[in-house]
Amino acid sequence: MGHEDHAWKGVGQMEGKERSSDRLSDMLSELREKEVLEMVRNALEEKVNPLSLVEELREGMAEVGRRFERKDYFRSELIMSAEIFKEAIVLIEPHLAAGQGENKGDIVIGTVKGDIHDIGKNIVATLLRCSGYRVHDLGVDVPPEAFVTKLLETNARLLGLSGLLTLAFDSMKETVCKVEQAGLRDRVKVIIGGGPVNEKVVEYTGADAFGKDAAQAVELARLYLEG
Ligand code: B12
Repeated sequence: MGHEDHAWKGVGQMEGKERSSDRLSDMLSELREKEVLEMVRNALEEKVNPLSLVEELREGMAEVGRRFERKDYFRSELIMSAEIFKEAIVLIEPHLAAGQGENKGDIVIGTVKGDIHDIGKNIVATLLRCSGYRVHDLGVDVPPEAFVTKLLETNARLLGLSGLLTLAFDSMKETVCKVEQAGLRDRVKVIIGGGPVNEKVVEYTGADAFGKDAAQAVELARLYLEG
């Protein structure tokens, strides 16, 4: 892609101005919308790796979550942060390498039942598409049966489940169970992801693997669909 991977030193700094922080993640967690967008624009112009920008923005969202937990922020701040994140992603998306029109494999993806967080899932879907996979995104709050129906319809061999709420773990487990009951488990690999997902959750849900970010989702797709 020709992007530089070296550490990125505060592109967009404004000399002489009093600012609490020049870090993109801090700007987002402090809901400084205009500055976030300005910095993203500048960074993209300077050919900063777009994925490193996504990663910084994700850090900012994690801080928003911590503030929400401490009751420094409320639901309105969560919504605001999500809006800023989405605006930034609109700027970043065109800079992610486009797929060559080939289809390296079908993937069904969605946020599981009871959970409506979709920012991370959307990034994963976008990056998978950019990497040449045909992604069938079922959206949010997706019941287990809908995943099974789509797997049967598309013959996809990879299922991606996203969830950020603790209760999503049970929905993931239920979904894996339904895939098994439909007789598909032998040919369908299940990968999971979302804030709190880790190896323990993989065990609990009966999935095959988890990915901590969109780049790992692509690695897993490569492993399971091409490897
Ligand atoms: C923004 C946000 C919201 C927005 C969501 C907007 C949207 N369209 O998604 C709104 C305001 C709607 C919201 C609502 C709620 N939220 Co909320 N929210 C967040 C917040 C601040 C950021 C989430 C986010 O977008 N992160 C940025 C993305 C890029 O990161 P990500 O999702 O982790 O995705 C990356 C990876 O995880 C991975 N990945 C993601 N999916 C997948 C899938 C696969 C297959 C793979 C391989 C990888 C992968 O790749 C992604 C890209 O790098 C988090 C805090 C946090 N720590 O995450 C709380 C948080 C998730 N929310 C929380 C809560 C409690 C709620 C509410 C219940 C609040 C309320 N009282 O109404 C509701 C729940 C609604 C519901 N039923 O789902 C809690 C969950 C606590 C828990 N343990 O269950 C958190 C952790 C905040 C907190 N610390 O308390 N929320």
